[in-house]
Amino acid sequence: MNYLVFWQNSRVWCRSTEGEWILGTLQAVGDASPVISVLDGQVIKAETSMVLPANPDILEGIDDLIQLSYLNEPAVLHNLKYRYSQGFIYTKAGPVLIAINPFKKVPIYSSEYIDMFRQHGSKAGLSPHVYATADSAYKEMITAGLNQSIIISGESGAGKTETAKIAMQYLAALGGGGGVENEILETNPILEAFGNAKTLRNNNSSRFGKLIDIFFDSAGKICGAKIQTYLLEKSRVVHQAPGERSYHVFYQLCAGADAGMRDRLKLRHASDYHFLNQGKCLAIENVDDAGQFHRMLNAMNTVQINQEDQEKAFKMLAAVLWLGNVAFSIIDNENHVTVTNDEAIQVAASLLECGALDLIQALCTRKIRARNEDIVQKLTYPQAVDARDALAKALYASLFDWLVERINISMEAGKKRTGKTISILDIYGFESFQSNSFEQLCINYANERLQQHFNRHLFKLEQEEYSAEGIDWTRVEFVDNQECLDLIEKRPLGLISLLDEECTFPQSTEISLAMKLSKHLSKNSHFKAERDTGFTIRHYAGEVTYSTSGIMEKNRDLLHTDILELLSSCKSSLSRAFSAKKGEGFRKESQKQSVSTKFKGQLFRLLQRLENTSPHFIRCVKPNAYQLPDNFEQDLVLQQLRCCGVLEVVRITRSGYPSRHLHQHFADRFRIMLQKQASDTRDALSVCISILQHFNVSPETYQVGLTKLFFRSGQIAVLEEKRTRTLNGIVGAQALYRGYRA
Ligand code: AOV
Ligand code: MG
Repeated sequence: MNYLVFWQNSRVWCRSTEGEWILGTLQAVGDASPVISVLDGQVIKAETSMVLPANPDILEGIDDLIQLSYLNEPAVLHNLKYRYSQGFIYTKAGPVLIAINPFKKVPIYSSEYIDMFRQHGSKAGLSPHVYATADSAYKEMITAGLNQSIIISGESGAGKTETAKIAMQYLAALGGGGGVENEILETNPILEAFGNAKTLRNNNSSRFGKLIDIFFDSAGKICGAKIQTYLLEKSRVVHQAPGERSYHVFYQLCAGADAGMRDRLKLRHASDYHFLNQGKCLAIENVDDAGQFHRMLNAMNTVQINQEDQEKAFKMLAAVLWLGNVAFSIIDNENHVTVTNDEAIQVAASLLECGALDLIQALCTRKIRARNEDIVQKLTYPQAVDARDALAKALYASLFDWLVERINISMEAGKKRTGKTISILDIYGFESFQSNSFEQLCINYANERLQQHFNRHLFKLEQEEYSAEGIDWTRVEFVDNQECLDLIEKRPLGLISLLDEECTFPQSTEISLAMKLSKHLSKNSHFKAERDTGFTIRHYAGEVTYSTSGIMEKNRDLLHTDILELLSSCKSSLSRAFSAKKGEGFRKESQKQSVSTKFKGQLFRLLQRLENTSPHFIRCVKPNAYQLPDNFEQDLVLQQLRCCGVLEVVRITRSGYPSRHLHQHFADRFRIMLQKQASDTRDALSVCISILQHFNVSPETYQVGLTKLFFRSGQIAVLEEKRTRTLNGIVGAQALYRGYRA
């Protein structure tokens, strides 16, 4: 705030008692509280801390937030809201593209639009657009020969997946022709069927993270692609919250399979399956599951997944559904169980191609090795349900991995990689719920890592621009989030290491874990132990309180030997393949990596990849929580701008010299304020210097670069105001003169 200047009649933002920012005009600055008149004529007195300067009129609805003189929150919000109301859902924040979900069809994605951006690129005064972002990635890849990445983030329902598809469509149009581009586009309906589900936040919510590398040959044509996925939410297969669904593909299969397949897979209606009916939500408004099933089958054909493999996949889905219908009843007073639903066991076993008795045994008993002898222990009711659910989750997760592998084989088959890649990352955004568990911890950790990448990259860009302009950038401060990352991933005393260690102790409990974390991490300012079994992490995007309950099981993610043995006994080639994979490292259980450690490794490799690319950032924003069009809720948007780091960009930029003006432009705009002889003859830079001197602009607040002037935040608004006054003075004088003549 050092460089802010208020003057009478200046436009200001004033925070109402309800917390809304209102635009007003400053009437007077009293001793303590400024007096402000608000648009509808109301006059209010406000605390100084509740008043912020507003931007001059000419900056209304500007394309790039960085051009705003004042980058305060209400100014940024107002600009976005104004643009959104005019149908401009995209805005730049320096190098970052902000995309606000329209929740309705917007007519800006046609082939005409693609052609327009292809011809003119992003430079020719076209509004910001995903096409423009994809276009600069493509052009930079071709001209600079660098691998590119498009990194999309934002909270659930903000539009990441749609944005990723729009970018893919543009790239397919630019680099298409060989036919592979259709395969690449058609991976979307398949992965969405198997990896997306209806949640309370998004009817088509991705429950996995995805990086797709699109390969281009030296002529700039697409020649293949490779998909990497991250941490699928397995728990959804066996349980859904009210109003939510399991993965789309289950409902699609139940609704769309033809009579032959229904018969082979013994399919029933979705409502007949325990794994599908718990959320009491079987259909999604405006979605035709049967139609989507056929759409997906077409996509599978395009991606060259043959009939045989398709059938295998659907058989596995049906097996999961029938497993869910396996019920247990208690047979003795020690809570031991037997299976009650014979049909479910029989059908599940036949689909898995294993013996029904073997399946029953794997679900109801456990072999324990004691003194070189196998002892068969009966499972209790909760243990048996867990065993059934663990099997179903493992089958589904393995099926998902298999499918991704299968798709990758098709997209890469026999294709030479000679050129460069553009990678598109569509990953889950920062999450903070009432109750947060292991999934949120992993998701937020991933976001913390990406945020660091984002900060470092943008800061580097700033430095490069300053260096190129020959100005001193040592005066730009920058705060990293390394400390929070250390808290999570440092060895041996970071959160993940401590969690892993606790997971190896058979006696550990939620409480012992919480105590251990508290003992070792409380020194870190980003950590706070909570009562009982909770802890809070101060993330870059806000504080999140996690519960240790269930974290250890999810982190261990063990599949019992009996289940693995069952899978390896199956005749179905898929189950056997799964058991072989799962079995790796299982024999040496102590060496099996925990889920969090594996995820850490994946993230590390992801970041390594991204660091070797030239990144393009897209931040998606959800304007309201109801998936409604034309509804812009300021607080919700503001909270996301903070979370997804847009205000960080603004902050980083503001700590430097955010307003940049070419010497010539600056001279042209402000020379009117100089005496005629001072402005006439000299070159642009001299005119600039004269203007700066004439208006006593403090040397602290600007730097002169080789081609541009760099200003601290707010300086240009001061000059604009002076310019307006000068112009008014001239106009006023002319009016007076006319009046005199008349
Ligand atoms: P997400 O990927 O960010 O959520 P989606 O991309 O699935 O969000 O978007 C949610 C919904 O918003 C879509 O199904 C569309 O109805 C609508 N939408 C998004 N972008 C556009 C657009 N450009 N034009 C029209 N409608 C749009 V999640 O996967 O839940 O984090 O895990
Ligand atoms: Mg998504």
